[in-house]
Amino acid sequence: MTALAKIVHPAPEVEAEPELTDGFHLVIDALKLNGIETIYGVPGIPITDLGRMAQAEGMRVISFRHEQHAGNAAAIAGFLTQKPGICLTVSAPGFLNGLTALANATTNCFPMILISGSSEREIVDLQQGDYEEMDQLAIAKPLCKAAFRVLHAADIGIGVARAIRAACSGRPGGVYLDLPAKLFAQVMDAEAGQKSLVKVIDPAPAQRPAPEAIARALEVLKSAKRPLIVLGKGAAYAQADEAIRALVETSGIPYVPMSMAKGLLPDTHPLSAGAARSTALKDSDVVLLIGARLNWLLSHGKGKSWGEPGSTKFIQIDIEPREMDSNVEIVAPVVGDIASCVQALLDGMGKGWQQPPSDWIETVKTKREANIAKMAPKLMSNASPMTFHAALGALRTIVKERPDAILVNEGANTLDLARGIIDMYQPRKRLDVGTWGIMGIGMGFAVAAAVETGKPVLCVEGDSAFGFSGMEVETICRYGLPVCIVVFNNNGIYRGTDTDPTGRDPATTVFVPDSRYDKMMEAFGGVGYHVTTPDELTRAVNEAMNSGRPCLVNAVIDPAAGSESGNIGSLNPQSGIKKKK
Ligand code: ADP
Ligand code: TPW
Ligand code: MG
Repeated sequence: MTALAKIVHPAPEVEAEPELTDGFHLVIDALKLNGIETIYGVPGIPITDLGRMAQAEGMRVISFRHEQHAGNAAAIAGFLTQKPGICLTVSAPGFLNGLTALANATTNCFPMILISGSSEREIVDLQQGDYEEMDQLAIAKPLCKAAFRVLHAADIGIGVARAIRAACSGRPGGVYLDLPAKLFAQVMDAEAGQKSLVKVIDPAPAQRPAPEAIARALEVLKSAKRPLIVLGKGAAYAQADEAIRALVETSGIPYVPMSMAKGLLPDTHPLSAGAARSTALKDSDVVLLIGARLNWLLSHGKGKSWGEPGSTKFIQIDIEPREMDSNVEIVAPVVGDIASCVQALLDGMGKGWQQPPSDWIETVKTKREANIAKMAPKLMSNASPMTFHAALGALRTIVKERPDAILVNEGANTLDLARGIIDMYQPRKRLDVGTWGIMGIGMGFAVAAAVETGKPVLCVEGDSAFGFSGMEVETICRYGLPVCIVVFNNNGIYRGTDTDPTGRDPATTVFVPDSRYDKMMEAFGGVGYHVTTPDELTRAVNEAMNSGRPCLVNAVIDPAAGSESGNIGSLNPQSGIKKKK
């Protein structure tokens, strides 16, 4: 009411001011209405107040030192909870820093939403040089599952709802939500604002498989003499743990877990063929893929990791119809959500199900036992400096004793050997570099694992891998998270022994020798350990994990022990040309 109006028409005694809301509040209300309680991000223009206000409204706002790690945290929060993890960044550079994580989430089928503030549309589109100018929506689009921009406060509810549905439904993935600076301060009537919000009902609707598809799959499975189940991270994500265990045990079919599916059934399960992976893939005649793609990690379903061409029949359960026949023919596609599909297969097996021929089970068991026996002495090695195997043998025992701890793992040798050596006992306890083999997920995953589950976290990190997100130890200390980082310090990438042939510089793959990563943790008030033997490693990690405090163990590993590219040296191109001196 204007001053003039007041003079002419005296105000009634109690005039209710219309209650107002704005873009900031509506974004927060929309997230909270949808059960989203945590934001991972880095503050700055135009979203500084959004973070502050979200915290004031009771949300958990975890501020990182770099957006990529906030993005990785959001992505793995999505994997662990089936709710989209939220990453909040500033415009252009912050947005770009978050984009790697968004693309990685999409590649790995993790639901996440990258919310970025952006500059003024009018200026961006005329390329007039706004502060942090960038056409973010256009850049995000090809790198994620869906991308949306909200221009009016009244559309925030719908925008957030669309982002949630896009992230969670069907094959999960990364979604970009562009919120221009002007939107946050836009004011509207509070009641209308509340009404504009949308609580997403059934964000990931069950997708039941067709009965014919189930019947076809069972026919193929019945015909098998050497069947195998491959469990992928989609199976871990689906949280259908009981049904999957029942399917394996009722069918009596051996299974191989992909990296992040380890622990869906304990790795010590009698039907686990994890330690006999090569034999299991090569000799199987029917393979049931559950939430695992036939990409490079499974040698595309052909070639020398598999039997003769055409000798392996594939049945595939996946929510994404277009995944079928992506690399080889799928003779029995089962399109639907894993919980429904696995249950339907189980129901179809009924009482009369014939378990696979015992000679196949024996073959797998014999191979598994032989491989485990071959590995055992290496795990006990007392060689100095420590081998990867000896250090991992120590950690293997620790994880066995602490099965509810979450293991985060990255590196090359540190990754590949840990995957094989450290048994997992519970679902969704192993988080790693996933489909891309991306370095830098370590600290972001660790933060979110601790925040989302409240469980202790053990990070097993190559020294190079750790460096990609190492500054986030400050974040871990700031929030007092129960994270124990073990840096496998072999002075470099794969090995610490390379030299520059010209003698001028350090080799391209080595770091400052004998670095003390433990001191980085001490710098921020955490606890550092420096260990050189498996016994010291065991003592330090146990003490660290008992304390529940942020700790970093610098574990000295033989710089000569690793192999180039870990287990995937065959993918590394080599020059055939020898330079003459
Ligand atoms: P891994 O790397 O462990 O082999 P991938 O990431 O290659 O696993 O495969 C995961 C697959 O799981 C994807 O094809 C994805 O579409 C699928 N998926 C994810 N969630 C579900 C679900 N709830 N139901 C069915 N399939 C799913
Ligand atoms: C984002 C390439 C793969 S593995 C690795 C790099 C740099 C580090 C290996 O050394 P580390 O492990 O961690 O010390 P170890 O035990 O063998 O010594 N950039 C990105 N992702 C990848 N995968 C790379 C580079 C790479
Ligand atoms: Mg290394």
